[in-house]
Amino acid sequence: MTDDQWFREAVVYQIYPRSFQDSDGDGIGDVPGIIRRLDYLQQLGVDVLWLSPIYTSPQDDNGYDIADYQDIDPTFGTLADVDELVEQAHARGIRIVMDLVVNHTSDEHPWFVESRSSKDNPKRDWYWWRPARDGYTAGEVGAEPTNWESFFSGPAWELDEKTGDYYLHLFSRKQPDLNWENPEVREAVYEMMRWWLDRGVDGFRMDVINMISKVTSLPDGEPLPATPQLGDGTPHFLNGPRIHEFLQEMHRAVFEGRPEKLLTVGEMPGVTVEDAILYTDPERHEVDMVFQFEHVGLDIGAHKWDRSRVDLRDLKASLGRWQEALAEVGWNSLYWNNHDQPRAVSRFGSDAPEHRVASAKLLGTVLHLHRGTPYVYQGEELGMTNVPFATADDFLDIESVNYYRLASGAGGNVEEILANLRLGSRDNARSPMQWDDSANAGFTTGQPWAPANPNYPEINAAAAVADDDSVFHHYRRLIELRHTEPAVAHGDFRLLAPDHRALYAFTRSHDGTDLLVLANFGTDELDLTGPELADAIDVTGWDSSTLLLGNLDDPASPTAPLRAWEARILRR
Ligand code: ISL
Repeated sequence: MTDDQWFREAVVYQIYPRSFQDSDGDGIGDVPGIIRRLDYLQQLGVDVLWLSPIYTSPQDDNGYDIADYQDIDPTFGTLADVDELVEQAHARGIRIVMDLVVNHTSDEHPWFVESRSSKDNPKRDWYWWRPARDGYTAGEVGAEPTNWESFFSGPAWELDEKTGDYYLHLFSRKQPDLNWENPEVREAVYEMMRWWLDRGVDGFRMDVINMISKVTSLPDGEPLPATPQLGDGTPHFLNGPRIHEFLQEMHRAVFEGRPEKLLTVGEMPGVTVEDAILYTDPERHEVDMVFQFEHVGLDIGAHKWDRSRVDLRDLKASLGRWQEALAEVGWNSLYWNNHDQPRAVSRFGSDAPEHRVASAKLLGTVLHLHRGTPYVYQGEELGMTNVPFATADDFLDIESVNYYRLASGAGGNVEEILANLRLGSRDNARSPMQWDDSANAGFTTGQPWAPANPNYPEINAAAAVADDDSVFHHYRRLIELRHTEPAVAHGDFRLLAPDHRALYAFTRSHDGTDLLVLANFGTDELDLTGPELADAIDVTGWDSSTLLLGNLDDPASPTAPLRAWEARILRR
């Protein structure tokens, strides 16, 4: 492995600063709070921290709406705090990756303030301005320039009264899309990125970066089943015509010739494996890896709020296909969780008290033993669960709030809407990090911006660190394994028993070492040598293998039946 591929042996930990650790009692997490917890992160053993946005922002979308890319929002701290964080993290051998949100800015960013000020402002063309649809008067129903739906419900266009034109916002109306067709926009972004790298940060997680190139004629999308007055614009802005050109240009302008290999990961909703091969081929100089969404879309039905339990066979097929497709060229990122997803243990495991710890460890085992760079989202290493939301007022996230408002306003069944939100709301991931059993889970001494999950007296970091059998120590061991066992980072992947409904099994092979990973996604015991499985998986050669890591008391033998939610890593 060359030095510039260091990320293949690394584990990234995502911090959602607002919910991680408050240091000043204002109820919102901050950078000094992160610094205070660096020893904890070092103990866990992670190599990289990715921080969700902490820049100056009106916080319409919790910081994904940025008003100044080169300053820190006072609620999170100061630039000096970030310098201190970088220094202290580096002193512990931990790199810092910043969130880069450049598909859109805040509507309060000076660029947009200028752009909206008049039709002939020099920055007018920095955003997507269009007049009302032909034959319509601005403001009329249906007058939006295209029928695209915003990701946060409703039309993706907002009328600006001042000039009578509409501007495009794929997300909230306070997140106008930048026009990447304009070379001045691109250069301004690259300059800002260089400024951050010069400050010592180690890379970027690029928010919805595969949306920056749009089909410039902006065609209408196919009408959506649930809201036929709106259309699906995604074919016209996901992986658009100039996306590879833009990313290669960014590479040349920002990353080329830097003394250190930096980390780049592109968040890419709707990315296919074919696209991902192009994006992550090191020879093409675009990004190191992408966040794909296929495996977190399998339990989503007709619309994004329609969720059911995932079929394990689909999950294996999807992740297995990505493993295979990126085996020769490119690289995978691996994640169950982030700040936009419900908690993994509640979603793919079991948060019932008797199974929570085992299933959280099982999920970690399966993910970290795939080939790719694993991402741990804060609290995942504790087995934190979804939040028991009671009423509509408990939801704070703009996506959830907008959905509730529009769906209930359109006469939807309120109980059904609430049930959808409980399963799917991003707020599930955003409750405060559970540090200990003191008030507010040790997150703040003030009034927390979002309440702690009531299960914090039992599920918290202090208890987990003190208990050698905890989810925390299991994650610590998984991370250590990636650093010490080359087959984990580099081995070939082979999926076994693809059609089995409860067994997730695969091998990793590297330089004469074979690993076998076995995981029981359920409560029925699985007899690995019984008639049901004997054809699908032959474990006879593994009888005398070594158990590298398991999640329950040691089994009688490496190939003994798998108990409820049991996971094993065997080596021979
Ligand atoms: O969160 C989602 C579904 O619940 C996604 O549609 C999400 O909006 C999409 O993955 C893009 O996410 C990123 O960009 C958004 C921001 O709200 C998310 O937090 C961020 O991860 C806009 O910047």
